[in-house]
Order: sequence, then structure tokens, then C-alpha cells
Amino acid sequence: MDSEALRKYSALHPRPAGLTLQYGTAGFRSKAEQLDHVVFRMGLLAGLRSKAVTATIGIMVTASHNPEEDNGVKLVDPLGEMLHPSWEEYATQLANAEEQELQKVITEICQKAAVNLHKDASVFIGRDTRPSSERLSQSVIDGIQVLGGQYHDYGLVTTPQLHYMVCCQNTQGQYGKATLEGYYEKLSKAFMELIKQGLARSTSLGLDMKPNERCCSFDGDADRIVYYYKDTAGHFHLIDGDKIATLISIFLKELLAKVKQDFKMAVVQTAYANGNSTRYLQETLKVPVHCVKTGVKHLHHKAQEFDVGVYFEANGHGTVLFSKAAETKIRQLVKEEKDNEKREAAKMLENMIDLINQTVGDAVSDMLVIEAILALKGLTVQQWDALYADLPNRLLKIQVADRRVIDTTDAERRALTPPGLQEKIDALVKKYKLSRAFVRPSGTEDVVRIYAEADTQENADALAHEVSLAVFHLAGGKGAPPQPI
Ligand code: NG1
Ligand code: ZN
Repeated sequence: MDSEALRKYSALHPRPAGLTLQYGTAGFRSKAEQLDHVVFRMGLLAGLRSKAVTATIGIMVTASHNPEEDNGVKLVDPLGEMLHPSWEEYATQLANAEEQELQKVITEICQKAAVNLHKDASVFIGRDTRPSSERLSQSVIDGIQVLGGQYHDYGLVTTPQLHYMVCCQNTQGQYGKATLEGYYEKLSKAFMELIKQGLARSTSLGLDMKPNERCCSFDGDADRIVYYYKDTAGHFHLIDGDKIATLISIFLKELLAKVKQDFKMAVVQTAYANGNSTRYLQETLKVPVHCVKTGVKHLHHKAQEFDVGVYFEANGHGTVLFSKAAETKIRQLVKEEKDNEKREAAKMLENMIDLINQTVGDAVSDMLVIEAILALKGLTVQQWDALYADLPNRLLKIQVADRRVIDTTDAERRALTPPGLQEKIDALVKKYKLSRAFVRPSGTEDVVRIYAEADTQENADALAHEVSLAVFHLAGGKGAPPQPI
């Protein structure tokens, strides 16, 4: 390592004294003005990670839906996954190291993670439209260059596009071409073929807008999507990630039944999934559901255990993963199966595999998947919405002195500390019907989140408020106690 270059460049990206940041739910997030040293050091880390795994690593500068003055950085592992959790600790150590200790921390990481500094490093960079993002991605480049790494700056891209590009690069093009054109070509081709197949079967279907028009929105870096519409009475209906997972599961389950393979399918959710979505999936659709901790990396990891793993957070982050064995079998059926119905179903599954971005939840790809399913099944947005009714719910956040006093277990559904909090929540939940509530420290904001659901909106609001008071009193709430909703 060129110690002189490290000293020189780290002095250009100084760490504000006393500032400590944690690698959170989706990397580092903070006010943009506090992040220059972090992104420089994440450039270093990406270089180290690339050397450690002998592959291209991605680095994305974005704070997604957070306010414009915020920013953040997340790393993408070789196959387009989130940075391996074992490296989150190195990321935190590097981000918080005193300047004169940087070299030592790097050497320690190299020892612990068996990094050979003489190896080549290659990093792909992407950023969002925030005013601070361009400057911060320049600092990332400084970090990569200190370690002698190569980089390709894709400039303005969505987070999932960067994940896609990293995966393509490391699979020698097997997943697609590592360019933006390659991404658009792959998705549009699979979408057109999927739709064509359905239209060939029935000419009455299509993408015609119905009276109650469906709309969708993406979040700041296009890795989340939600649908919504206004009904004829003017009421707003939100169709969230849970209902998206449900629609996709229905479609896939039908196709899987037609290809008659013994594929294991499951849905992965978090504690924020609406209770009625879980019930519908388990009881009506008879699909196993698993609950994991908040954050796509946890959902992605769990979904990898199945042949077909559908995962979505209620807020619209999600995708579908197919095991290599299932994918190979499906592609083989398309080529060799004599039975028409079975082969056609396999072909639809094959196009679904190509349309879905398996590296990470991708709003563009998810939208095309949903549009195709609605068209193929001839479903209106109202019919989709009516699959089940969401239980009324309320999500609140409050500030406490130190949110780390809350420790959770059971996929964040129960609080272990502070003492007495879980007992209090249990007692409050008992007061209402169809109720559920939990609290957890946010990984992207300095707040504690409180979630409650119950049989009516009034009850969900009351329960959320009561739980927030308990958190306020038992976990050191800041300022005035939370007010009723
Ligand atoms: P935190 O701030 O840890 O709750 C939020 C979302 C997550 C995930 C991350 C990453 C909720 C309740 N939480 O995490 O689901 O999307 O941001 O962007 O929606
Ligand atoms: Zn996002």
C-alpha cells in the first residue's frame, strides 16, 4: 500500500472530530456534509473487498427517499448482493478510525479478511441526482485510487441498475451486458415476450387503462415501488409491497403447478408486513411465509433457501429469487417438453426469470412484472386490491437519547431491553382485537419506530400511541411525550 498516498488523500477527506457513524440497514446515511470522509473510506473498503474476493465491487452514493440534504453510501457484492455482513464491521471500523490510525485499521482488515494488497481491484460506481452526490462519488474515486484500483463511473443510475451491472461483470455476461443499454434491452425483450405469449392466447387482454386508473411510484433510487389508485368515491387505495408479493405469488404458484416440478416456494416478509397479507398467503394461498429482520439483505438471504423465493418489504422493496436448479430445469423444459401446456408454462416462467432483477429489488423490473401479470390474468387494480383487506395500522417514530437501549429478538417482533418494555407492550396489545405491536431502533434514522395494527384505525392509532408512550418513558424519550394521533 502506498502509505504516502493514503496520508495525502485522507488529509483531503478529513473526519469531523468526534463523529461516529454506524453501518445501518442500508449502508451509511447522514447529512451529506458529514459524509466526505466516509465515502472516501468506502472507496478504500470497496478496493479491499475487490482484492479479497477477486471480483468487481459496486458502490452507490444515495440516500434514497431521505431528505435532499442527506446522502449515503452502500456497497454491492460480486453477484449483486448487499455487502456481506461480516464486512459491515470493517466498514464501521474504517469509517470511524482516527486519521493517523487508518493505515493500521487497513492492515488489520487485510489480516482478518485475508486480503492480498498486491491483487488488482475493480469497482463500479453509481450515484443519484442529489446535488452532493457527484462530489461524493469523486471522493469514492480517490479512495479506490489510493489502493491502485480500477473503476468505472456509471454516473446517474438507479441502485438496482448498479447491482445488475456488477452481477453481469462478475458472471462474464451470463446475467446480461454490463451496460445501461444491456439492462434496458434485457428487460424490454423479456417483457415483450411475456406479454406476447399472453396476447397470442387471448386477444381480449392488454394494458388498456381502466376507469379507476392504476398508478405507481418509485422511491429516490428506484429500488422500491408501490401502486395506488383512487376509487369512484375518490378514496385513495395504496397497494403496498405485501400485495405485490401476493400477486406475484399467485401467478408463480399457478405456473409452478402447471410445470409439475417439486419446486419449494416461499414468501419472505418482515414484521412490518400487514397481518392480513400473512394470513392470506398462508391460509388461502397455502404458501409458507417466513419473517426476518428489516432490511433487504435479510430478506434476500432467506429467499435464497428456496427454489422460488418471493420477498418484499411492505414499503415496496423486493424481488423474486430462483435457485440455479429451478432455473436450469425451467430452461430445459422450454427446450424439451412435449406437453404443450407444460412447455408454455415453463416459457412464461423463463421470461419471468429474465424480467425480474434477481440481484436486488428493482422498481423498473418489478413494475414490468406486475404490469405483465395484471395483463395476462386480466386483473384490474381493484380486483388485485380486493384479494384481501389490509388491517388498519399505524407507523410512528420517536426520538430517544440513545436508540441502542432497545434490543430486539424474534425478527424484531419482541424487545429484550429496556426491562419491562415488552411486558408493557404485551399488556397493551391484549386490550385490542386482531392487534399486534412492536418497536425497533431504525437503521437509517436516529429514531425508534413503533408499529401497531388492530381491527379499526382508531384502535391501531390508540395502540401505537400507547406503545410510543411506553417507549418514551422506558427508553429515555427526548422532548415532550408523544401526543395522541
Ligand atoms: P429503518 O430505518 O431501519 O426502519 C427503513 C425501512 C426498511 C428499509 C430501509 C432501507 C421501514 C419501516 N423501514 O429502515 O424497510 O427499506 O429503510 O432503505 O419501512
Ligand atoms: Zn431506495
